[in-house]
Amino acid sequence: MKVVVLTGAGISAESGVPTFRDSDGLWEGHDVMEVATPEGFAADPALVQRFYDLRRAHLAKVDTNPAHLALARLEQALGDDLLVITQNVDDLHERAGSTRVLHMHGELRSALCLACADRFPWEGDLAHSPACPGCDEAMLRPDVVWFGEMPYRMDEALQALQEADLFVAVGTSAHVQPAAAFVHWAAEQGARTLEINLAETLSTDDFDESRQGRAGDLVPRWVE
Ligand code: BV8
Repeated sequence: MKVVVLTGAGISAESGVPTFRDSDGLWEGHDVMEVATPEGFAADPALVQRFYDLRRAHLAKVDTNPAHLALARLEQALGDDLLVITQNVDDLHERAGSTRVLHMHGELRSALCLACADRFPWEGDLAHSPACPGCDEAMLRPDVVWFGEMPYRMDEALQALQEADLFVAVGTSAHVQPAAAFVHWAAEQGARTLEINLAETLSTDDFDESRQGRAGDLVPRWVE
């Protein structure tokens, strides 16, 4: 059986990673369009670099929770028949042991060079304009997908959704496109669909089944 699991900020909430919307639309005190758009970066690169530097540094203070660990166990059982597509830019799926993870919105622990378009694993800050390891230019930005930018590896994601027998969304409010459309694309080709979320979402009615509760409780129960 082929399974695609889409995860959002809600799966990392119990790990202490702030969600995107639960804090009344402000994110770490910032207007999203100020810090998660190319325009915001062009207007105030230092602010945006610092916003991501803080979130990258925060990764050292958080850890996986039972939901991440359960999905890693599921991969042990299903192997290549499982794909986790995450909107999250944290590395908690990997730290839990998942290896089949598609970061459609990029990753905090990666830097992208505006000059040569190479990307590099990155742990430290970017606000001090470090030189790009590839071209030595001081043009590195967070390797995350901002609003208005093309999500990563959509062809792979669409292929997996086409083949899925089961599509599960965990901890996403279904505000952001194109991730919010995945349930429709999966259902259209005959996949069963399950939503696991703390509260009802914009898409709850589009799922065959919806379970409300904390991911840390419900995902392990679903995986077992
Ligand atoms: C694009 C990276 C074109 C940066 C992020 C219609 C069609 C296509 C595009 C659009 C469209 N309408 C508008 C658009 C444009 C835009 C968009 O969707 N805007 C929205 C705001 C209306 N989309 C884009 O620009 C995307 N690009 O469309 O390109 C295109 C399209 C298709 C094909 C080719 C080209 C790019 C969007 C990516 C933006 N970058 N992140 C960063 O992280 O800094 S998005 C950001 O929101 C995060 O990645 C976050 O994960 C994501 C989605 O939010 P959620 O994960 O759902 O988090 P949220 O806080 O909203 O919800 C948390 C949920 O968890 C809640 O429901 C809560 O109840 C629940 N929860 C909380 N605690 C728990 C829990 N659940 C379980 N257990 C708990 N303990």
